[in-house]
Amino acid sequence: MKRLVMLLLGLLLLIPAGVPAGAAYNDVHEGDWYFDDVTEMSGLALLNGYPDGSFQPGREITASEFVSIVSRCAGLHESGVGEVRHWAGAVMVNARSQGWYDYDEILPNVQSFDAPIARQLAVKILMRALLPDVRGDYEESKQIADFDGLSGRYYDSTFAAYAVGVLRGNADGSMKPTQGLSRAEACALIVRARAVSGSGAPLRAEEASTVTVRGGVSENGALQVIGTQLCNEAGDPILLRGMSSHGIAWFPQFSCDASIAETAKWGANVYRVAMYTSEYGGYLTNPSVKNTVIDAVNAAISNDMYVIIDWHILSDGDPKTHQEESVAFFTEMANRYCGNPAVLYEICNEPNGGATWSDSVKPYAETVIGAIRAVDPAAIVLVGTPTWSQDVDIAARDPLSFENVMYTLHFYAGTHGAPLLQKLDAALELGAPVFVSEWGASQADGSGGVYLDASADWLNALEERGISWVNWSLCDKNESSAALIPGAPVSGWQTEHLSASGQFVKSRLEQE
Ligand code: IDC
Repeated sequence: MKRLVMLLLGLLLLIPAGVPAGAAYNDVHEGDWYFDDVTEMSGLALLNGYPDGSFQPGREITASEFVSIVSRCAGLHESGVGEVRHWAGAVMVNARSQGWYDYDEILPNVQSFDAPIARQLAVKILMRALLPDVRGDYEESKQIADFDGLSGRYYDSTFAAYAVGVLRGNADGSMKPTQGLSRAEACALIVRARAVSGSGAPLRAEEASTVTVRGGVSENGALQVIGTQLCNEAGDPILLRGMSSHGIAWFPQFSCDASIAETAKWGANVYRVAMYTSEYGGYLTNPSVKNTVIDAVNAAISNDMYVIIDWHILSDGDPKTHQEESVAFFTEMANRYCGNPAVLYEICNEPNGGATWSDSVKPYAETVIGAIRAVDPAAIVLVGTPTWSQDVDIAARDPLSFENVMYTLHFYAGTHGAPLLQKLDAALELGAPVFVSEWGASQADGSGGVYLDASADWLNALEERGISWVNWSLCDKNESSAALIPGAPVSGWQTEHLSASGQFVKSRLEQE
């Protein structure tokens, strides 16, 4: 954890004095035409690079990224609730209500927010936000080689931008009004607009985005996946760490408010509610367990924690077997929790048996995620992988096409070692986001050991990679993976109430 924090802080914030910020990016070099602009913008914390140390100057900037940066420059307050569940939802609403753009220019949905912004619209937003009083003249059109392509509604802002030199056109004099804008070009435009407006005053450091490795929903807001990294609403990397319930049908007492609150005191910012499906007492034969799930989810939310609703397939190895029931369940949950940033959906705990990625899990995931997205367009969805959620590398080779999806990897420290870690790294290298939604300090059957050295190695490896984890399980069953010893109370735990695994996990959660 420490190393991750230092690495990210180093990348994003603590650039040593004398080293231009741009030099901190592995793909921005002195001599690049955009070096100064990127350096200035990132030095003022007006925009950031990516967790892997890159800036990706050539990548097209999206509408929401552009509007967010301009909002920051304009000092527009980012509070309020967006009409779209998106990391920039509130910013987008604020910007539109300022008149920076019109409803039909960026429709209020995730697709439009994440689509590249057209240059003519970017210029309009920039000019309205930073230089609203500047006027240009029709004369300016003479210097725009492809003026024919410019839509009439952008004449005013475009002429104004040319008049004061914010827009200079390409070497051939073209503006390419309907094309996208690279991140480097966006930097250049904004730097010029700031210079013209005389608003060179840097933002206060505390307004800059920070790296968050813990903290609850009120601090972090709606989660999003950027590259392979789970991030908070502001786009900063976040680690979720916490406990999983045991089967909610069997040990509901440890999913009460007091138990969950106690894990929050340890430092947990997530709780996983495991609802077995096929096992005795599971949802398929005992649908009223859904009410226990809802109680547990609400308890986690009231503790300012993220919460995972886990469709805990196990003996029903192929998730397709009960796809219909799953779709109905998640549709209901999504309707219940739509827009609540705390809730994550885990749609199949551990596919196993003959369930392959391409024939079973992927098509199942497409259907279930489709159902969730129809209600809630942006919630994080965790997708189990074949072989008891070990084959993240196989999923990574044939990924799902939805945003905000992560693949789960499960390990039990007494059973799984280096080969599984290699699969994890292979998945990350292929660009697949991974979430360890279950791990145990025991062997894979939930007992034996415990294996605390191996557990520590695993957790170190995860935290270095920025990967979130959830420990199995918060209950007092007589098995070594249980965090509590048999007969433990539901809260007020002293050391003697905690198993060796429970003590270990608590100490890890207490670490920053
Ligand atoms: C185990 C429980 C155990 C229970 C068994 C069957 O610890 O008490 O009898 O399930 O219901 C998993 C599963 C998880 C397992 C756990 C330990 O996701 O349900 O719990 N495990 O065996 N995958 C790997 C290990």
